[in-house]
This record gives sequence, C-alpha cells and structure tokens, in this order.
Amino acid sequence: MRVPRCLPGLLLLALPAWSAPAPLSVVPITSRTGRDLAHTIAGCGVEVTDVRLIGATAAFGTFVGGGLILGFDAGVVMSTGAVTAVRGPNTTGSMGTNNSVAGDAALTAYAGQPTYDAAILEFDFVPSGTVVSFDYVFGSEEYNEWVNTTFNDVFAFWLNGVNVALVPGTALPVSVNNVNDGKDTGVPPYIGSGTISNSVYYLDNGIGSATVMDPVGTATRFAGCQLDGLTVVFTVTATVRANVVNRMRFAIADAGDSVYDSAVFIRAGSLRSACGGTGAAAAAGGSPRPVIAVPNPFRPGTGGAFGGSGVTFRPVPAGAEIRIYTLAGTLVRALSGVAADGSLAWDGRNDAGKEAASGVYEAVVKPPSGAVSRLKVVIIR
Ligand SMILES: [Ca+2]
Ligand SMILES: [Ca+2]
Ligand SMILES: [Ca+2]
Repeated sequence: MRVPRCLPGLLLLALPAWSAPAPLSVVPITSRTGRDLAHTIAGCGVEVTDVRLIGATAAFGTFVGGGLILGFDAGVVMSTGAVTAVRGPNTTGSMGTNNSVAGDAALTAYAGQPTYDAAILEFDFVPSGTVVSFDYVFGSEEYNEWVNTTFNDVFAFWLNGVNVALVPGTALPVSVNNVNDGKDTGVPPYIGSGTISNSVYYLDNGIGSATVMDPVGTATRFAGCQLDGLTVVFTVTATVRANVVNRMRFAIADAGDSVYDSAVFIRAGSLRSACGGTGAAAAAGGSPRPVIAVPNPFRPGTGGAFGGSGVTFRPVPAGAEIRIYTLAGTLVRALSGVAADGSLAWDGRNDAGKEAASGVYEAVVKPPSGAVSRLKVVIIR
C-alpha cells in the first residue's frame, strides 16, 4: 500500500507571485453509450459506428480550457480514476480513486503488470483516405516520484490491433517509464535521478502541493491540472484501409495498484482522414503548443541529460523573440532568429557574454502576433 509522500517543509527557491489561471473544465459523461465521446474525437473524413465503452462512468468525460495546459483546448479525457479529479490546481502528489473495476487482459499482457481500473473506448470507423491522424496528451500522478518503478500505468491506442501511441521514431509505448525527466521526490533543486527517458517530450508539473511548484513548471499548467506530469502533444499518423471499416481501441489502466491515477486527453475533432492536412496543424479550433525549454534545469559543464552547451526553446513561433529576465525583472538576454525547426537556443550567458548565475529565470516568448507566453528556466552552476 502506497501512502502520500511528505512534502518538504521549506521552499528554498523564492518564486514570484502569480494569479491563478483557470483550471481545466471537465464534464463527466451522462450517457453510457460512448457515442458522444467518439463523435467528439472524430473530425472530417471519418465516419464512426459501433461505439463501446468499458469501465467506470466516472472515468470518462470531455474537457475545455486545455489550451495553455495541454496544448489544445478541447477533447475527450479518460482516466484510471475520476476525470473530475484531473482539474487543477495541483494540490497533492497522490491524487487517485479506486474505481474498483477490472483491469484489461490486453493491457495486462502488453504491460507485463497486473492492471486495474481500466477505461476503454472502442469504435469502428470508416476513413475516406489511407492515412488517419489524431492528437493526444498523456498525464499521470505517478510522476515524478514513481518513475522507473513497477507502477508504470499503461495505455494503448490500438488501431486495427496495433498500438500507435509510441514515442516518435521508436517502438516504445508512451508511458511514465518511457517519457520522464527522472525520478524526483520534490526536494529542491528538483533534479530527477536515475534513468531519464525521452525528456524532450515531458512537461514537469510540480510536486503536488498547493503552494510548491517546481521552478521548471509553469503557473498556468500547475493551476490548471492536478497531474504531476504531462507529455507534450503527440500526433499519431497511421495507415488505414480507406472506405472500409477500421477498429480503434483507446485503453488506459492503472498498473501495480489502483491508485495514483493517469489520464489521456484526445483532441476534439483531431481524428481525421484525407481532409487537407493532418494532426495539430489542421485540427479545427486549435491553439499553439506551449513552448518548453530543454534541458531544464540546465547544468553547464556537467554532461548528461542536464548538461550540454545551452538551453533550447521549442516550439517557438517563426519570427518570435525570447527575452530572459531575472525574477527581479532585470533583462539578461534578448534572443531572436528562430530556426526553421522552431528552435531557439540560449547559451546561458547575458547580453555582455558573461555567464548568468545560478538561479531561476523567466523567459518571455513574444511572437510577431498573438499572445505572449512565459516559462521558467533554472541554471545550476
Ligand atoms: Ca484508480
Ligand atoms: Ca498532483
Ligand atoms: Ca496508477
């Protein structure tokens, strides 16, 4: 039986005051047919039929208000507990509900772990083209303190029996143990230990306290979502059989025990086929993905996952400028010249070429048009 870990009694890094942005707005399902959920996900070029829902009623819902938290505004959420509990702010490190429903044999076989509280949405669909795409985010309360343990909650998006929810360019399923920035027990300076896996796809969301946020997190995400860690937006692009029935099975479950819940967020209208574009760029009502900094914290000269020659911001809008400030508001560095791949690098120096001291900095991302965004960057020398 796992119990909530103790929170550190002292916050060693001073954080700026911030006003609480709106949390995710989550609405649980009222119908057990699942049809509304499947139709929320389906976009142009896709006809959905034969929808089936398996799991606790509390485990399924829809959401809005995810733009600055998840990277897209609206969609379907499926949880290994209660979907309403994923709303922010992040007040605990151990949010979880035992729904007392079964795991799933296919997920258990896939994970190699006993599973519990399975939530499954499956349906047939007829795509108008030979390629289908959709966008999703995975998040979990198992982050950050249960990284690299057997409590590796599992999900799979089986398209005609093949899991298409993989770490890009690999055969690895997206999971707590395959996407993280190491095991972190919430003690400053919040550097993960042990194996770090595919951290470029990971967004740390703090240590689970009403007042303590990892310096690498963002106030918006922290206030908006209870889950201690999230992935960036993944876009699945897969081959399908055009104009005939294909089968989709979205499935998620707790592994090892039934607490510390995980959730997947599937973007509204993003399941598309042959309609002039794919995924995030083409989905209607979209919002830009949040800019992240990697590595963060940055430890110059140390090598490994947090070392290297500097911090890389991405995805940065073309033509944007990033200004780095101390928390006292002093301008440290102005960066411009976004690369074609949407990245912009900072070597950890100020405008005079001197190394910036250890501490927390605020990076302000100003695109040529649209909203300014902010994130924190930590340097440890
Ligand atoms: Ca659960
Ligand atoms: Ca939490
Ligand atoms: Ca769990």
